Parts: sequence; C-alpha cells; structure tokens
Amino acid sequence: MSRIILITGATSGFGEAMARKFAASGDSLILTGRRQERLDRLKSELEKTHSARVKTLTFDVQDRMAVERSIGSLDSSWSAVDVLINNAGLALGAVPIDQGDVDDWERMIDTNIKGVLYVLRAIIPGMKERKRGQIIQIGSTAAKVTYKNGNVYCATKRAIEALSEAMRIDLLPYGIKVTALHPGAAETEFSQVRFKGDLEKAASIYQGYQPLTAGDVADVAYFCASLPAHVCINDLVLTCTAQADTVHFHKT
Ligand code: NDP
Ligand code: 8X3
Repeated sequence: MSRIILITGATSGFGEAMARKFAASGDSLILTGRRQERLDRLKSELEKTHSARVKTLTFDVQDRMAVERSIGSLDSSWSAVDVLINNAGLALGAVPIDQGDVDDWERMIDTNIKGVLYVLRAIIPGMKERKRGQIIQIGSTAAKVTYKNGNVYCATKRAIEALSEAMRIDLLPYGIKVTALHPGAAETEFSQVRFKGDLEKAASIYQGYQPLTAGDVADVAYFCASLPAHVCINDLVLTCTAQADTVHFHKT
C-alpha cells in the first residue's frame, strides 16, 4: 500500500530530491515550502513521471498558526502521515559570535528549531493514535562537531540531535521511529542562502573535492524509511568520502 510521506522544504535541495525518490517508489507525497510555484512545478512533474499522488501545502514553518492551519486542513485521505521528514532549514551568515546579525540568529532558531517543533506538534498526535509512523529529522555534521563561525547554526542542529534523542524516548511506547539523519557538505542552494546570493562564495565551499549530492541524501533517507517495522536507524552521519567530519576535508 502507498505510504503518505510529508516532506518539509521540498522546493529545493534534499527535500526536492527526496520527493523524487519517494514518488518513484510509489509513495504519496505531501510537499511543503514557501515557494508555491516550485511546489506546483514539482507536483506536475511527479504526477506526470511517476503517476504519483501529490498534495502541496505552502507555508512558512516559522509561522506557528500557518503550520497548524495547513496541516490541520488535511482531509482523511491525507492526514494519516506515515513518514514525516523534517527537512526545511537554513544557515544565514558565518561570522564570529560577537559579530552575528541578530535577525539571522532569530531566523535560524525560528526555522531550524521552532519550525521543526511546530510541525512535530501537528503530526505526532495522529501517529500516536495510530501507533505507528516514522519521523526523520535532518540534522547535520554541524550537530556533531562545531566549526569556526558556525556558532548559531551549529547550535540549532545540535538542538535537533538532542530533540530527536528525547523524542525517541517519549514515543517508544507507540512504535514511532525517530531517525536523526546528519549529512555533511552537499551542493544544494544551502550555501547560496547562507551567503545571501553570493554565488561565487557559495560555489567555493564545494571546490577541490566531490561533495554529496541531494540525490545521495535522498537515497539514504529512503533507505532509513524502508526498513522492517522492528528496525530503526536512530542516528546516522553521512558525508562524502572526502570529508571526515565537519572540519576535515581532503581537497586537491
Ligand atoms: P536548500 O536551501 O536547497 O533547501 C532548503 C529548503 O528548506 C527549501 O525547500 C526551502 O523552501 C525550505 N525552507 C527554508 N526556510 C523555510 C521556511 N521558513 N519555511 C518553509 N520552508 C523553508 O538546502 P538543503 O536542501 O541543503 O537543506 C535542507 C536541510 O538540510 C536544512 O535543514 C539544512 O540545514 C540541512 N543540511 C544541509 C547540508 C548541506 O550541505 N546542504 C548539510 C547538512 C544539513 P522555501 O525557500 O521554498 O521555503
Ligand atoms: C550544513 C553543512 O558544514 O556547512 O549543515 O554546517 S555545514
């Protein structure tokens, strides 16, 4: 039977690649993001290419009421979400802590922590009632090892690691899997967003080695979501072969 997969941040990068991967395997998809046009385009593509069943929800995860309203609007043919992938997130800036832009800090915290919580609050009660489900939280190698000028972004991702660990305990009696997936450097729009449209600087992050692609991360997320009911990957770090941890790269 086709599962229902809800992916936040499906307009780009990992989320978009995951939408393609799950759709190709026959799952039904709820795709979210702020950029409606991109969601519409992806929905048409997946319907055409894979005859996928796709629903789009356009909202900003920072807006608590919008999250509640959008997810609350799902009818019974969509509301029994089997797998939630909490992926929407961003980094803004990379400067020493005393030079940080407070607006950037707030957006990172509001998106990467509070946005994730709002979506969880809307989805978990249904999973508890059904006594099944899986939540895949996209963390980062930045959650595991912090790096120079990464300060607030690293803190938001470490929060995701702690939250996932704690949720796993709370949800244990309900058979709900919680998987924290921590990718390393992957070439998506991530660095373009972080460096606020400075494409040259964004591209420089991926020079001298072969980074992960969004498709690589999607493949691993799909694997995590495709194990037998009694098997759960709790915490997984995925990097390209040229990356050992957040700071150690082999560049040529
Ligand atoms: P992209 O910038 O390519 O994609 C980010 C996605 O998040 C977009 O679909 C964007 O949609 C969505 N998003 C951002 N802010 C909001 C918001 N306020 N409300 C709703 N949706 C939002 O980056 P990635 O695919 O690389 O990033 C996905 C996740 O992976 C993030 O959590 C990131 O921190 C994490 N990550 C990335 C790594 C990398 O090297 N690329 C490595 C490790 C983790 P829209 O703009 O349409 O709202
Ligand atoms: C994104 C990867 O190394 O820029 O989480 O933090 S990194």
